[in-house]
Amino acid sequence: MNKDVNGKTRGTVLDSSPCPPRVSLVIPTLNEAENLACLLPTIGGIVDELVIVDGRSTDGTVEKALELRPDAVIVREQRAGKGYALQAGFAACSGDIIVMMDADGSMAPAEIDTFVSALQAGADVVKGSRFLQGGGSGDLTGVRMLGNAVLTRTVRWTFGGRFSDLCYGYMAFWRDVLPFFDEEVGGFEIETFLNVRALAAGLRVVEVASYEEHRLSGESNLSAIKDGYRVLSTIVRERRRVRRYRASLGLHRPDLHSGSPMPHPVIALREHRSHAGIPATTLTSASGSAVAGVAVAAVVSEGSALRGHAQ
Ligand SMILES: Nc1nc2c(ncn2[C@@H]2O[C@H](COP(=O)(O)OP(=O)(O)OP(=O)(O)O)[C@@H](O)[C@H]2O)c(=O)[nH]1
Ligand SMILES: [Mg+2]
Repeated sequence: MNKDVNGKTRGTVLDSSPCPPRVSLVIPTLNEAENLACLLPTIGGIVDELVIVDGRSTDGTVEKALELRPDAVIVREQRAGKGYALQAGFAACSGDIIVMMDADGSMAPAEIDTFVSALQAGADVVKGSRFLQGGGSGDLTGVRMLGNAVLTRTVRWTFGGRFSDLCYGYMAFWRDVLPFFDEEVGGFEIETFLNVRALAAGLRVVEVASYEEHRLSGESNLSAIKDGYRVLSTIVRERRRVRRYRASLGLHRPDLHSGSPMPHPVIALREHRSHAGIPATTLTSASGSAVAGVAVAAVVSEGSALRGHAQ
């Protein structure tokens, strides 16, 4: 059983589970001390491990984090960039489930339950969406909204899937899918990279509704044009990678829906999740109605690659 924000145990779809999955939360920080003071106290008991990856902040971010959460694992970023920071954080996690969230107070820790429920219901990767019913944003400018819409459609067009929101950093996945993300990615294109890799690998990807607030304080590190270009470059590069693989199989239609997802050394992916009682075939409906315990969710990709191994 999981714990709620008050630390009390509560029933979930996995009541009979003898050993619930451990949840690690990764937060990248670059001068976010003021925001951490508001954010960290609201993180509930569902999180077993907190990993802060700091980008050489000069405002006492690390000190503030340790003051509020002496149990936090602090990772010092080796290369500048949100992507590098997150990947260093993923490597430091020991939980079965990894959740990633920004430090600026724009994402509500209370939503972690929804992400974890969708993973427990059978998803491999869960993505927050500001455009599903129940989601929204108090932060998106017109330019960012337009850029995100174009990039999201580009991914739908080139990779398939049904993403409604590509460039949003609230995500969660089972730690055992990490080998699919085995390339270093530097900046704000990290979410796109994770999303398209998951699609190309044939993982089960689900979106859940999420509400994004305006950052509480401090400066944005995102540049819509520069980072938009990096996102587009990532889509093109990953698409070429899939094409090369399909060409090597003699498949000339570069259509991801016709089978043969990208291969990977991870074979019996879900077998070692069995301790958590994960039902392998729960996610069956494109409307998301079969995603137990989740209020609003949509299946982005059914995940063809590993179904055989999950039975
Ligand atoms: N460690 C590390 N963290 C970073 C770096 N760049 C950004 N971050 C963190 O990544 C998260 C997202 O960055 P933001 O600047 O909030 O980007 P955004 O959410 O697109 O922009 P806002 O609309 O201003 O919130 C925040 O927690 C940042 O502190 C970096 O180079 N290193
Ligand atoms: Mg932000």
